[in-house]
Amino acid sequence: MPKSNWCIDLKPFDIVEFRGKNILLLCHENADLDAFCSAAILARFLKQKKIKSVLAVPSHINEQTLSFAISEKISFSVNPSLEGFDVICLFDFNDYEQLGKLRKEFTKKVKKNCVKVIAFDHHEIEKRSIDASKKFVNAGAFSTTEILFDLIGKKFDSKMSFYACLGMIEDTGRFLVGSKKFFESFSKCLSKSSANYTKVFELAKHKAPDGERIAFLKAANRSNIVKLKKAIVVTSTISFYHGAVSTKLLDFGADISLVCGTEKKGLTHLAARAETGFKENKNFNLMRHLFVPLQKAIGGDAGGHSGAAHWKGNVNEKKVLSEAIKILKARFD
Ligand SMILES: [Mn+2]
Repeated sequence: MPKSNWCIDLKPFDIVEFRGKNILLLCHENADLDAFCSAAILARFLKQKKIKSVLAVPSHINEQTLSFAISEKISFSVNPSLEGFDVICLFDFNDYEQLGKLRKEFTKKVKKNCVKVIAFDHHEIEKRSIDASKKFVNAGAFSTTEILFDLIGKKFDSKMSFYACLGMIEDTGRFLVGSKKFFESFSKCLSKSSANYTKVFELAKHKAPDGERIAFLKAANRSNIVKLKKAIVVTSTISFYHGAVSTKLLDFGADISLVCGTEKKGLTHLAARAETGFKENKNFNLMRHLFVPLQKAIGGDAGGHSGAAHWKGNVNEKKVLSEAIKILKARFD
């Protein structure tokens, strides 16, 4: 079964909207390969049409993406002033939080109605999502670069094809998920790419830093198994790397992993992952069936996909985990 596609909103892509405008191509905070490559693809496409644009990240770019940007000589600005931009394109996110330091200025500009916001994204739209004036959004796509390929793939040169491959391989966890259409698109991009598969694969390899690997080991050591009739759930606690840890915990055999941790400011995070085969067989969507009811029960903010989601709020870890387990029990026990 394909990923849910209940918020497909692919309007026709029209270059006219970009002509004569000052354009900012903005990735999410802590930009990853998918966000950055998507922005780089659009920047190249606009350049082909002799339209200038500025590629930017709010304040951080992840290490892997930074080394990619350097090797490809793609310049970008960090924490740019939004002053003077008529069009802001957002890549790979729809959450105000992910604007980082730019959130305040962005919100102000949108309120004043002095900027056009265009979203390119494959995350499910929530009520609190940024409401872009134009959305190229498909929650059924596996990466934002795949959406760019669907929109302007015919115009892709070898570099753009290479960048698209990187986003696709990165966001599928190196092909843990996919669809016939997805692999066709990947294959087309790889054929046209300036790089071979080994290079694409190596670039998308995430080499975990020591801190992250220690977090994996600690979380594994602290994990609890909750065996329900129709699901094996694993829970654990760790202060950092909740998302990465919960992905890792699935490798040990859980159907669903829940990883909780508290930040300095007392804000509790919960990251969860659901194994792909499991969620499709059981018709289970982490957002809809766990995080939405969880948010209803204990408040806080939630966001994510059917197989990966995140919640945060001011509720203690024990309570968060017990509420989450209660919801899962009602469905799987
Ligand atoms: Mn993505």
